[in-house]
Amino acid sequence: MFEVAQRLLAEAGQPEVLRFWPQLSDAERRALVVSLEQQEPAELRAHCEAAVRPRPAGQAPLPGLMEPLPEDVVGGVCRTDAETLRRWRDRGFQEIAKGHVAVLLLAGGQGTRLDVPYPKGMYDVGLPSGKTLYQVQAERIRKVKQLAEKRLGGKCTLPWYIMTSEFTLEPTRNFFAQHQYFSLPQSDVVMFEQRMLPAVGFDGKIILEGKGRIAMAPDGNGGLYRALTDYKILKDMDQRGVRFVHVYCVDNILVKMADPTFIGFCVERDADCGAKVVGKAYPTEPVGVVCRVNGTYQVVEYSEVSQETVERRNADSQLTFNAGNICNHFFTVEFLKSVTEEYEPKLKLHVARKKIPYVDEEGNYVKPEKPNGIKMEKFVFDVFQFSKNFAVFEVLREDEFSPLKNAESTGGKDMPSTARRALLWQHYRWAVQAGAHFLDDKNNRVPVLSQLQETEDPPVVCEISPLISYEGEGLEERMKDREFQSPLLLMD
Ligand code: UD2
Repeated sequence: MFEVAQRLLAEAGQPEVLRFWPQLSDAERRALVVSLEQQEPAELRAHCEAAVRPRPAGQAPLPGLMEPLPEDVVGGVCRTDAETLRRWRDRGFQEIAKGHVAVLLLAGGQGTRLDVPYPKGMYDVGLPSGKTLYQVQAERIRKVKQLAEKRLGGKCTLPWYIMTSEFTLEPTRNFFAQHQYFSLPQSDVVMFEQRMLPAVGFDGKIILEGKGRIAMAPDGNGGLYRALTDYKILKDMDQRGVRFVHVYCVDNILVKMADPTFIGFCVERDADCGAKVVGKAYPTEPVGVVCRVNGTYQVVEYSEVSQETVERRNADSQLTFNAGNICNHFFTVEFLKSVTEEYEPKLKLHVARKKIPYVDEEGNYVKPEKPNGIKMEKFVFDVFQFSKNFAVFEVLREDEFSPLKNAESTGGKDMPSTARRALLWQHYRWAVQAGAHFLDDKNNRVPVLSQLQETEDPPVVCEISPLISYEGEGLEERMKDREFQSPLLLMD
């Protein structure tokens, strides 16, 4: 066992990883060798060298090379007439009904900012129904599929691919099993796992988080493309007849699963690749900006853009780089094939300096106070540069974007309470639009209000199950001219 580990590490230029070998139990030794065998020594060497290769200060592209999006690639809910929006939606529903569409969830992140010991999708933001993010998403899939079937007659499948990581696979799988896959056919929920990469110290040496354990982190949401190959997911898609994939991130409580309008828009434009955006809420909002760099479409991530660039404004005082990425992407399966077969090795590795717990030379566990090492990640949107026909779809923040990133204790933004409020405001708006009236505890009608501030709660509590309405449709028959007491929980 020792010889195997020694040989692998010598080839990778990392012999120090074995420095505590004599102190390890048999089980620890076996586990270490297994984790080493998953790495190609030459790749591991290249990875460690790349982590510490000197870079120009910051990673921001030169400001002069960044340009805002040209108008003709952008479509959107606010800039389009109702008839065209209906046409896109119809087209999307047709594609869903034909079984051409799949949704793919990126759920391999560690959710460090939220600071819970389980995957983010299992989080309950405190809705009256107590539903978790996974349940809300599952029910939206069931509903959009049902709407497609009703419109076009016959049954269809809408597979849900879920990319997990070593941290999230087991608990996610158990959670879905415990909840009977939220009544989705189990065969339509396909979980697969992204790879992990070792964290590297500033000296280019692999960091040990235990005497026999390498500090590993998922390879970023751009690890998707290798994972698609590792688990033959595109073949699975081919076999099911899937042609279009809606990729999204786990923490947006308002995410529209397989959004027919977005899909119809991208398909009509013959796009191979598309991104949903919202206008940024404030210049430093932690979302990437979709733009052009040196003539190609890209997202410049919030962590890599200069302050000066994010603050830049046009003559009309609008932010110059205002197209905020909300991690909702459209890909054709053909495009994904070209990425996995040709472009994946060209994807950039983004470097993040992090505080990585480690064992010191004496074997003591240390939690560092300042960054002590490097994690490298690929980003899902870095494939946009290879698109032959890229499309951007602008949507309304209040309808489509409220991410859960931070713990409530931070008292800041993008927390459980802001996500809960965003959903409850949306359902309140839907109810009012459908002609509902709400009564207070003295049976007086509660005046209708609009949300003015993010911290403000809606005047009444109204939650509508995704199984009843996907995007506010079909509520008149249940709500028009009727009076309801708050809290209202409209469940199927
Ligand atoms: C992401 C976007 C950012 C913006 C923002 C909106 C990327 C790289 N950045 O930033 O531009 O759209 O979301 O909310 O997409 N994940 C994995 N594996 C990993 C790491 C992350 O599956 O190794 C998943 C994670 O579970 C989540 C999604 O990718 O569903 C986004 O990850 P994040 O929350 O860390 O990304 P964030 O907020 O920095």
